[in-house]
This record gives sequence, C-alpha cells and structure tokens, in this order.
Amino acid sequence: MESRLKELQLEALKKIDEAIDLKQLNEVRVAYLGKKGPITEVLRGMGKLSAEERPKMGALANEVRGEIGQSLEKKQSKLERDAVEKQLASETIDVTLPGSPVKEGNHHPLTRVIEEIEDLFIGMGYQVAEGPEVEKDYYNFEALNLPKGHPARDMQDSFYITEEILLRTHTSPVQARTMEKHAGEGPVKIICPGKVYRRDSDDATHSHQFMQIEGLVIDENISMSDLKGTLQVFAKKIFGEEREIRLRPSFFPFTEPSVEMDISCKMCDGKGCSVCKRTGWIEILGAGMVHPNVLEMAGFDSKKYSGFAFGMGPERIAMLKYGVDDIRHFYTNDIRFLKQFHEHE
Ligand code: FA5
Repeated sequence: MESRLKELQLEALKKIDEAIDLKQLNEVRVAYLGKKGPITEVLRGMGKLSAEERPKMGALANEVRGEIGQSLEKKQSKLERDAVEKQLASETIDVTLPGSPVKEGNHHPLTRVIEEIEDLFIGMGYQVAEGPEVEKDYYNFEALNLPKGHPARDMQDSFYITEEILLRTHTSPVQARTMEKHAGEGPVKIICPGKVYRRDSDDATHSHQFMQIEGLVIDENISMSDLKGTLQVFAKKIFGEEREIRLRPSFFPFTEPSVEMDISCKMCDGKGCSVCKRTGWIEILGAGMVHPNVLEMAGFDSKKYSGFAFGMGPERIAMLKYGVDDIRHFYTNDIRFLKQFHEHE
C-alpha cells in the first residue's frame, strides 16, 4: 500500500508538471484528489491493515495528498501568472508605429467672412447683439416704419407662421429690439450677424435663406458722413484698396435718406458677367440714417438723437472676396468646394 501511494504521488506530480493550462490542471486535481480518485480507492483498503499499520498509512496518505495539493496550488498560480503575462504581451502597443493621419476640418467660408467682419467692427467699438430668427411681425416690420399693408413689405416676400409671427426677413428687427432695450438712452453701437429667410427664387446671387449682418449706431450728432466713412473703412479692409465701391440712393422705410452699396465685380473685373448680371457691380448692403419715426417708436428723442444703420449680405461679400460664382455653393456643402478654404495650407 505504501509503495502504491508513493507511485500515485509520483504519477500525480508528473501530470501536474505536464499540465499546460488551468483546465488540464483541474482534471489532474479531480483525478487524484477527488472522491473517486485512486488515493481514496487505496484508503478504502485500510480496513484490512493491522492496528499498528493503520495510523502509519493514514499519515502517509495525508502527506501524499498534502504534497499533491501544494504542487497543484503552485502550478495553478504559475499558470495564472503566465496567462496574464501572455495577455499583456498580446496587448502591447507599439508606440513607435506611425499614427493614422487625423483629417482636419476648417471653418466654413461664410463663418470666416462673418468672423472677419465681426472682428473689424469690434475693433471700432461695436458690440455683437442677437435676436430671434422666428420673429414678431411687430419687430420685423411695424417697429421699422412698415405698418400692415405698407407696399414696401413686398420688397421682402415672407414666410409667415401665423398672422403675427414669421421667419425674419432681415436682421433689422434686432435694431428695434436693441433700441427698445436702451429705453431712449444713447449711445448704441451694435452689429448683429444672423440667418434670415425670404421667399426669393434661388439663383446665382439669391438664396431663400441667407445671412445678414446688421449694424446700428445711435448717438447725438451722428450724420451721413459717419455712415459713409464707416462703410469705406469696412470695404477697404475687407476687399482691399483696389476694389471699387459705389453708393446709390435707395429706399428703405426705416432709413431716410437710404443708400445701397455696390462693389465692382471680381469675376469680370467690372466688365459684366452672369454673376453681376452684366452690370459690373454687385450689391452687398443697404444702409441709411435711422428714420425719426423708428427712433421715436423705440422711445428715443429724434431731436436729440440720430443714427445710421446698415444691413449687409455676407454671402455676396464672400463671393466677391473668394471669387465664388454661385451663392448656392455655400449651402450645398460639397466637400471639394469647402476644402478650398483650408486656413492651414
Ligand atoms: C435689407 O434687408 C435691409 N434690412 C438692409 C438695411 C438695414 C437697410 C439697415 C437700411 C438700414 P436688402 O433687402 O437690400 O435690405 O438686403 C440687404 C443685403 O442682403 C443685400 O444687399 C444683399 O447683400 C443681401 N440679400 C438680399 N436678398 C438676398 C438673397 N435672397 N440672397 C442673398 N443675399 C441677399
């Protein structure tokens, strides 16, 4: 019996040594230490032994079991360590490998033009104001001297939501809102960039949804020459000294007198093409001296205060600046078009 136990011990230790993973090791454990294993089997025969031999054999059997158990534990922790090391090795990152290039985006050309114009006016002491795109008829028209039924409302064909609410047709309602906030106290000096909506048919220079940047200055003794000087500084900074500018008399119910400013067409150098409709000029903004009725409606004393306002189209400005021949390019988001405005190249 003693030799059988020693033999089993050697056999078990060999198998433990040979086990290559935890599954195999567990099989060895069950085979040698389990209830149906050979050691238990041997111990069952102890009844046949003499009284002196029985405790000796019992002690030996426990010793054999203990050795096998210890050996199993040792091997188990080795296999577990090996498994962790193997996993770590397989997950190692080679930091010397070159990374995959990250595609860099760039600002939309309209955003660039708007930010450039904003920076220019901020530099001249203007603040940036905002207003809602879904606007009340009152601010979009009435507060701007355009009562219901006024024929000039047709100049800006509108998307109405209800009788009193519409998508703003220009950024001028922000003038009315800002003046109202100032409650008759000057000075006011703001610009307001934002989206506007009109039922215009889309063509090379018209879109049904486009951007405008509104400007408003109110103070004592503001005159038409302040407006002209401001527009000249703006045009020279944005388009460069070489482009020609012209101011034409115009009409807006909220300004008196009113003007429109054109820039010589970059596409044809003023000779006339499809973009400028053969005129050599592209209209980029409307402007004028704030109408006394508008000042009074917003609570300003028109005898004390005067002001000028302008509303420009950044799409037209971007077209002239970058030589874009169709306003629709700004909204179709063709990546080949947008990529041409990469700032970092
Ligand atoms: C206005 O919207 C006035 N609110 C501007 C104004 C403000 C005048 C303050 C006086 C004082 P107008 O409808 O002309 O005016 O539009 C102003 C500019 O927006 C135009 O010069 C043009 O650059 C641009 N614009 C007008 N309609 C469109 C359109 N459908 N698509 C693209 N740009 C347009």
